[in-house]
Amino acid sequence: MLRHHALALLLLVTAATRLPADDLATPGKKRLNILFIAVDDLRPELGCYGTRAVTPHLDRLAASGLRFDRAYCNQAVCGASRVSLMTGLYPEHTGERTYHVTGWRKRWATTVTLNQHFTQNGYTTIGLGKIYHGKSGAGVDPDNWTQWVKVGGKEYGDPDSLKNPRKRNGRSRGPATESADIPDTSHFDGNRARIGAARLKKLAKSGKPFFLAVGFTKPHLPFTAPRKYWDLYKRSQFRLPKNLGIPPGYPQFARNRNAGELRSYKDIPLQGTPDKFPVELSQRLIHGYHACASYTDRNVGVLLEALKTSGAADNTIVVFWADHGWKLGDHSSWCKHTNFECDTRVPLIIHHPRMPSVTGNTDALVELIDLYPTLCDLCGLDRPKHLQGKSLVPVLKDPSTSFRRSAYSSYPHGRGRGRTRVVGHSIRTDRHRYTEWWDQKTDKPVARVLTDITADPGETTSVTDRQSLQAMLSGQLRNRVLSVRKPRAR
Ligand SMILES: [Ca+2]
Repeated sequence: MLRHHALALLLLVTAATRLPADDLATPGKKRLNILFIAVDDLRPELGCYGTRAVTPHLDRLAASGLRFDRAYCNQAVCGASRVSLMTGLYPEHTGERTYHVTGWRKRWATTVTLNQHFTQNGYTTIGLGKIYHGKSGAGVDPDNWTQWVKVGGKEYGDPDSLKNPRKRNGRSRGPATESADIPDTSHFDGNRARIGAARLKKLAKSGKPFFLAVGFTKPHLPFTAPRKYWDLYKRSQFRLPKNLGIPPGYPQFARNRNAGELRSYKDIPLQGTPDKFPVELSQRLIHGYHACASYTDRNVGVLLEALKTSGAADNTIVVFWADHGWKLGDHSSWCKHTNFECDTRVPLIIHHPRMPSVTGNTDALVELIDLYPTLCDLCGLDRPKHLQGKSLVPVLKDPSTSFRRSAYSSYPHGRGRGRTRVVGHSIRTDRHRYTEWWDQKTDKPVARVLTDITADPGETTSVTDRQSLQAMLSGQLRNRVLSVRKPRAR
């Protein structure tokens, strides 16, 4: 008898927890489509986030949807972040941690990816550009889209850019920036916007539900954007940020001090730390980053305009996200590859045509890993059991809701000459960022730092006089790491 009651209760609870998904998918109405827009290396450097970037299309998207002000990636590098989002598994769980994660699909052959799940549920799924790291090959999960579309383009438009490239680590690179007077569609991203828009119109006409994923690679280096986007800014307006240096206690090995990725471009000095870069170079890089943000904004605009005229706008959810943040001179460095706030925080905007509550902004702490279960719920699809993220539906229903206690990111580093591996585990709570670097073999912390982001948003000072707070956060962090490592359900 007791077992029957327990079963009835379980069924009741299950039905209750399933209701929102069924409710949101609104049976009887046309199934919802997804326009999934990924951007590479973009920190929240957008007008709608209160910065000087000129990004009118994304500002309009944010005004028609919900802007997440405290969204975090799970690892601040391309490949690892994207495989994590698309598999719904943490990098600490899968060990897929490098920028290119070659071969991840073989190692996780039976894991159902986000695109695969939508394909298996009757969606037409089209992917193009940079969704996973890379443009083609097994790493883009080509067999699990209805169609993976290859799109061409040029990295550089000016023939001089390609002369005398810098050769390093088997790669040949031109300059870190270029402002050629060329059409938008000369570069990869302009082409991706054009082809993505054409695909979108075709998909809308088909009458079948679709999941269209378009990935743009700017503002990833090199900062090559058509000149008109550079002309939106005056170079003299750009200055190095004020948050130079690192918090006391922050280990040197976790700093990304040399900005190695940037050094592969031929116009970047090979000698000297980045804080010794000439002012003109720093200004040109910051200018280039903004020009690329504006170029990306225009490319997103091409997709959004196509959606507007496609006839599918009233039943298409738009999700805009970036794979991780970036340092624009912050902490006396450049690029990503750390646990700092500016490397882990990302822009995230969700537009929902049928949920009036999806508006304004939210302070909820969320992670990119949460997108997979969210999209399942919004489209009325079952969530695969292996997913480690949390559905954002409660935040979409009430943006003032408190959602996670902390957002978790991790980043591996070599330590010292012997290159002992350590992993930086970091949680962002309502007020603080707490990071421990653990020896990868023993799990023993080798360094830790607590920063108060509310009081010190640039994250250059550390809190050392709050032992009980540090102990509490240390326990919270350990629990999170151990929980993400747990074997997944099959
Ligand atoms: Ca990236």
